Amino acid sequence: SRTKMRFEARADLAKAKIAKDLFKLMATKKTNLCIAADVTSTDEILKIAEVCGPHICLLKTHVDIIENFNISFVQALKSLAEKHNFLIMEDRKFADIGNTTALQYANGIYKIAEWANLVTVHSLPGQSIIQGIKSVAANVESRGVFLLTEMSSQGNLINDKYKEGTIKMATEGLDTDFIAGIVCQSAECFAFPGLIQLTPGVKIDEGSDNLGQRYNTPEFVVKEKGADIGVVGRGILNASSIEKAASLYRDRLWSAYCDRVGL
Ligand code: BMP
Repeated sequence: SRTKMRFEARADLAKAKIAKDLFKLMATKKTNLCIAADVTSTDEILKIAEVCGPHICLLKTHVDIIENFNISFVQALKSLAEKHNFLIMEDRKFADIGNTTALQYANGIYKIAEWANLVTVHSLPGQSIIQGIKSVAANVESRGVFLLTEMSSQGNLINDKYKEGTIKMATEGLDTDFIAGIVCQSAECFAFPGLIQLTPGVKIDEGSDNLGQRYNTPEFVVKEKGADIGVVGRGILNASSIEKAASLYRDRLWSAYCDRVGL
Protein backbone atom coordinates (compact mmCIF):
# COMPACT_ATOMS: atom_id res chain seq x y z
CA SER A 1 0.00 0.00 0.00
CA ARG A 2 1.06 3.62 -0.49
CA THR A 3 1.68 4.11 3.22
CA LYS A 4 4.55 1.58 3.11
CA MET A 5 6.29 3.33 0.21
CA ARG A 6 9.07 5.89 0.63
CA PHE A 7 8.58 9.48 -0.48
CA GLU A 8 11.35 9.14 -3.11
CA ALA A 9 9.49 6.30 -4.85
CA ARG A 10 6.20 8.15 -4.63
CA ALA A 11 7.76 11.25 -6.20
CA ASP A 12 8.33 9.19 -9.36
CA LEU A 13 4.63 8.30 -9.50
CA ALA A 14 3.23 11.78 -8.83
CA LYS A 15 1.42 13.41 -11.75
CA ALA A 16 1.78 16.98 -10.49
CA LYS A 17 5.25 18.51 -10.71
CA ILE A 18 4.72 20.32 -7.41
CA ALA A 19 3.89 17.00 -5.69
CA LYS A 20 7.14 15.52 -7.00
CA ASP A 21 9.01 18.55 -5.68
CA LEU A 22 7.35 18.35 -2.25
CA PHE A 23 7.94 14.58 -1.89
CA LYS A 24 11.63 15.16 -2.73
CA LEU A 25 11.91 18.15 -0.41
CA MET A 26 10.52 16.05 2.46
CA ALA A 27 12.90 13.18 1.76
CA THR A 28 15.95 15.45 1.48
CA LYS A 29 15.17 17.72 4.40
CA LYS A 30 13.81 14.84 6.49
CA THR A 31 10.67 16.57 7.61
CA ASN A 32 6.96 15.98 7.12
CA LEU A 33 5.85 18.80 9.40
CA CYS A 34 3.54 21.54 8.14
CA ILE A 35 3.10 24.46 10.47
CA ALA A 36 -0.27 26.21 10.52
CA ALA A 37 0.86 29.82 11.04
CA ASP A 38 -2.53 30.93 12.35
CA VAL A 39 -1.55 34.32 13.75
CA THR A 40 -2.89 37.73 12.82
CA SER A 41 0.16 39.93 12.21
CA THR A 42 2.77 39.79 9.46
CA ASP A 43 5.60 40.11 12.01
CA GLU A 44 4.40 37.04 13.88
CA ILE A 45 4.17 34.97 10.69
CA LEU A 46 7.65 36.03 9.58
CA LYS A 47 9.01 35.15 13.02
CA ILE A 48 7.44 31.70 12.81
CA ALA A 49 8.87 31.25 9.31
CA GLU A 50 12.35 32.30 10.45
CA VAL A 51 12.44 30.23 13.64
CA CYS A 52 10.55 27.13 12.49
CA GLY A 53 11.65 27.27 8.84
CA PRO A 54 14.51 24.77 9.28
CA HIS A 55 12.07 22.15 10.64
CA ILE A 56 9.18 22.31 8.16
CA CYS A 57 8.35 21.18 4.63
CA LEU A 58 5.34 23.46 4.38
CA LEU A 59 4.11 26.68 5.96
CA LYS A 60 0.34 27.02 5.85
CA THR A 61 -1.32 30.44 5.96
CA HIS A 62 -4.84 31.80 6.40
CA VAL A 63 -4.07 35.10 4.73
CA ASP A 64 -7.51 36.58 5.47
CA ILE A 65 -6.84 36.62 9.24
CA ILE A 66 -3.85 38.97 8.88
CA GLU A 67 -4.53 42.51 10.14
CA ASN A 68 -1.68 44.31 8.37
CA PHE A 69 -1.25 42.43 5.10
CA ASN A 70 1.01 44.08 2.52
CA ILE A 71 3.10 43.16 -0.48
CA SER A 72 6.48 43.45 1.24
CA PHE A 73 5.30 40.79 3.70
CA VAL A 74 4.80 38.43 0.77
CA GLN A 75 8.30 39.18 -0.52
CA ALA A 76 9.78 38.55 2.93
CA LEU A 77 7.88 35.28 3.34
CA LYS A 78 9.00 34.11 -0.09
CA SER A 79 12.65 34.80 0.71
CA LEU A 80 12.37 32.90 3.99
CA ALA A 81 10.82 29.99 2.08
CA GLU A 82 13.81 30.03 -0.24
CA LYS A 83 16.33 30.44 2.58
CA HIS A 84 14.93 27.55 4.66
CA ASN A 85 13.66 25.41 1.77
CA PHE A 86 9.94 25.06 2.45
CA LEU A 87 6.81 25.58 0.33
CA ILE A 88 3.91 27.91 1.09
CA MET A 89 0.29 26.77 1.19
CA GLU A 90 -2.63 29.19 1.47
CA ASP A 91 -5.44 27.31 3.18
CA ARG A 92 -8.13 29.27 1.35
CA LYS A 93 -10.55 26.33 0.97
CA PHE A 94 -12.02 27.70 -2.25
CA ALA A 95 -15.58 26.50 -2.81
CA ASP A 96 -17.17 28.53 -5.62
CA ILE A 97 -17.72 28.13 -9.38
CA GLY A 98 -14.62 28.08 -11.58
CA ASN A 99 -14.83 31.69 -12.75
CA THR A 100 -15.30 33.18 -9.27
CA THR A 101 -12.58 30.98 -7.82
CA ALA A 102 -10.19 32.10 -10.56
CA LEU A 103 -10.90 35.74 -9.65
CA GLN A 104 -10.45 35.05 -5.92
CA TYR A 105 -7.19 33.21 -6.54
CA ALA A 106 -5.54 35.80 -8.79
CA ASN A 107 -7.02 39.15 -7.74
CA GLY A 108 -8.12 41.26 -4.79
CA ILE A 109 -5.77 42.39 -2.05
CA TYR A 110 -4.01 39.07 -1.59
CA LYS A 111 -3.17 37.93 -5.14
CA ILE A 112 -2.71 34.38 -3.81
CA ALA A 113 -1.67 33.06 -7.23
CA GLU A 114 1.52 35.13 -7.05
CA TRP A 115 2.98 33.65 -3.89
CA ALA A 116 1.28 30.44 -2.75
CA ASN A 117 2.80 27.28 -4.17
CA LEU A 118 -0.29 25.37 -3.06
CA VAL A 119 -3.89 26.17 -2.13
CA THR A 120 -6.66 24.10 -0.59
CA VAL A 121 -9.90 23.54 -2.47
CA HIS A 122 -13.30 22.01 -1.67
CA SER A 123 -14.46 19.52 -4.31
CA LEU A 124 -18.10 20.54 -3.73
CA PRO A 125 -18.52 22.65 -6.93
CA GLY A 126 -17.03 19.87 -9.09
CA GLN A 127 -14.17 19.68 -11.60
CA SER A 128 -14.64 23.28 -12.77
CA ILE A 129 -13.11 24.66 -9.56
CA ILE A 130 -9.76 23.04 -10.44
CA GLN A 131 -9.98 24.27 -14.02
CA GLY A 132 -10.69 27.78 -12.73
CA ILE A 133 -7.57 27.91 -10.56
CA LYS A 134 -5.41 26.28 -13.21
CA SER A 135 -6.60 28.78 -15.84
CA VAL A 136 -5.00 31.69 -14.00
CA ALA A 137 -1.92 29.96 -12.56
CA ALA A 138 0.99 31.71 -14.25
CA ASN A 139 3.16 28.62 -14.18
CA VAL A 140 1.27 25.37 -13.76
CA GLU A 141 4.50 23.50 -12.94
CA SER A 142 5.15 25.49 -9.77
CA ARG A 143 1.55 25.51 -8.55
CA GLY A 144 -1.02 22.96 -7.39
CA VAL A 145 -3.97 22.22 -5.16
CA PHE A 146 -4.89 19.97 -2.26
CA LEU A 147 -8.48 18.71 -2.36
CA LEU A 148 -10.41 18.38 0.89
CA THR A 149 -11.84 14.89 1.22
CA GLU A 150 -12.41 14.71 4.97
CA MET A 151 -12.37 17.25 7.79
CA SER A 152 -11.12 16.96 11.35
CA SER A 153 -14.06 18.81 12.87
CA GLN A 154 -16.73 17.10 14.93
CA GLY A 155 -20.02 16.64 13.07
CA ASN A 156 -18.81 17.58 9.58
CA LEU A 157 -21.23 16.62 6.80
CA ILE A 158 -18.88 14.82 4.41
CA ASN A 159 -20.15 11.32 3.55
CA ASP A 160 -18.77 8.30 1.67
CA LYS A 161 -20.28 9.27 -1.67
CA TYR A 162 -18.75 12.76 -1.47
CA LYS A 163 -15.38 11.24 -0.58
CA GLU A 164 -15.47 8.79 -3.48
CA GLY A 165 -16.38 11.57 -5.90
CA THR A 166 -13.52 13.71 -4.60
CA ILE A 167 -10.96 10.93 -4.99
CA LYS A 168 -12.23 10.24 -8.48
CA MET A 169 -11.70 13.92 -9.33
CA ALA A 170 -8.14 13.72 -7.99
CA THR A 171 -7.19 10.51 -9.77
CA GLU A 172 -9.27 10.35 -12.97
CA GLY A 173 -10.20 14.01 -13.58
CA LEU A 174 -8.97 16.30 -16.34
CA ASP A 175 -6.42 18.09 -14.20
CA THR A 176 -4.59 15.38 -12.28
CA ASP A 177 -1.32 17.12 -13.18
CA PHE A 178 -2.47 20.03 -10.99
CA ILE A 179 -3.61 18.07 -7.93
CA ALA A 180 -0.79 17.57 -5.45
CA GLY A 181 -2.68 15.83 -2.71
CA ILE A 182 -5.61 15.22 -0.43
CA VAL A 183 -6.54 16.76 2.93
CA CYS A 184 -8.06 13.88 4.87
CA GLN A 185 -8.18 11.92 8.09
CA SER A 186 -7.68 8.27 7.07
CA ALA A 187 -5.35 6.01 5.08
CA GLU A 188 -8.39 4.36 3.47
CA CYS A 189 -9.35 7.63 1.84
CA PHE A 190 -7.31 6.99 -1.31
CA ALA A 191 -4.87 4.43 -2.74
CA PHE A 192 -2.84 6.24 -5.42
CA PRO A 193 0.77 6.67 -4.12
CA GLY A 194 1.41 9.76 -6.27
CA LEU A 195 -0.83 11.96 -4.11
CA ILE A 196 0.28 13.43 -0.77
CA GLN A 197 -1.93 12.98 2.31
CA LEU A 198 -2.07 16.14 4.44
CA THR A 199 -3.69 15.64 7.83
CA PRO A 200 -4.58 18.41 10.33
CA GLY A 201 -5.66 17.79 13.91
CA VAL A 202 -2.25 16.90 15.36
CA LYS A 203 -1.23 17.52 18.96
CA ILE A 204 0.99 15.68 21.42
CA ASP A 205 -1.71 16.19 24.04
CA GLU A 206 -4.64 14.56 22.21
CA GLY A 207 -8.23 15.64 22.71
CA SER A 208 -10.20 18.53 21.32
CA ASP A 209 -10.67 22.29 21.52
CA ASN A 210 -14.01 23.85 22.48
CA LEU A 211 -14.99 24.60 18.86
CA GLY A 212 -15.12 21.08 17.40
CA GLN A 213 -11.46 20.49 16.52
CA ARG A 214 -10.27 16.92 17.27
CA TYR A 215 -6.61 16.00 17.84
CA ASN A 216 -4.48 12.87 17.57
CA THR A 217 -0.81 12.34 18.39
CA PRO A 218 1.87 12.60 15.66
CA GLU A 219 2.43 8.83 15.84
CA PHE A 220 -1.26 7.97 15.50
CA VAL A 221 -1.76 10.38 12.63
CA VAL A 222 1.17 9.01 10.61
CA LYS A 223 0.96 5.30 11.47
CA GLU A 224 -2.77 4.73 11.86
CA LYS A 225 -4.31 7.51 9.79
CA GLY A 226 -1.80 7.38 6.92
CA ALA A 227 -0.72 11.03 7.05
CA ASP A 228 2.29 11.91 4.89
CA ILE A 229 2.35 15.44 6.27
CA GLY A 230 1.03 16.38 9.71
CA VAL A 231 -0.35 19.90 10.19
CA VAL A 232 0.36 21.46 13.58
CA GLY A 233 -0.95 24.85 14.65
CA ARG A 234 -1.65 25.51 18.31
CA GLY A 235 0.44 22.52 19.42
CA ILE A 236 3.45 24.63 18.40
CA LEU A 237 2.11 28.18 18.51
CA ASN A 238 1.03 27.97 22.17
CA ALA A 239 4.32 26.44 23.38
CA SER A 240 6.72 28.53 25.46
CA SER A 241 9.39 27.99 22.78
CA ILE A 242 7.99 27.59 19.27
CA GLU A 243 11.44 26.64 18.01
CA LYS A 244 11.74 23.72 20.44
CA ALA A 245 8.14 22.66 19.83
CA ALA A 246 8.64 22.69 16.06
CA SER A 247 11.78 20.59 16.46
CA LEU A 248 9.93 18.11 18.70
CA TYR A 249 6.95 17.75 16.35
CA ARG A 250 9.32 17.39 13.41
CA ASP A 251 11.22 14.54 15.14
CA ARG A 252 8.07 12.71 16.21
CA LEU A 253 6.35 12.98 12.82
CA TRP A 254 9.50 11.97 10.94
CA SER A 255 10.30 9.00 13.23
CA ALA A 256 6.73 7.78 12.79
CA TYR A 257 7.17 7.98 9.00
CA CYS A 258 10.50 6.11 9.21
CA ASP A 259 8.86 3.36 11.31
CA ARG A 260 5.97 3.16 8.87
CA VAL A 261 8.13 2.66 5.76
CA GLY A 262 10.86 0.64 7.52
CA LEU A 263 13.68 3.18 7.35
P1 BMP B 1 -4.63 23.61 15.05
O1 BMP B 1 -3.49 22.59 15.06
O2 BMP B 1 -4.26 24.85 15.80
O3 BMP B 1 -5.97 23.03 15.47
O4 BMP B 1 -4.79 24.13 13.54
C1 BMP B 1 -5.25 23.28 12.51
C2 BMP B 1 -5.15 23.97 11.17
O5 BMP B 1 -5.56 23.05 10.15
C3 BMP B 1 -6.04 25.20 11.01
O6 BMP B 1 -5.33 26.14 10.21
C4 BMP B 1 -7.26 24.68 10.25
O7 BMP B 1 -7.82 25.67 9.40
C5 BMP B 1 -6.68 23.54 9.42
N1 BMP B 1 -7.63 22.41 9.16
C6 BMP B 1 -8.17 21.64 10.17
O8 BMP B 1 -7.90 21.87 11.35
N2 BMP B 1 -9.01 20.59 9.87
C7 BMP B 1 -9.36 20.27 8.59
O9 BMP B 1 -10.09 19.30 8.38
C8 BMP B 1 -8.81 21.04 7.55
C9 BMP B 1 -7.94 22.09 7.85
O10 BMP B 1 -7.41 22.80 6.86
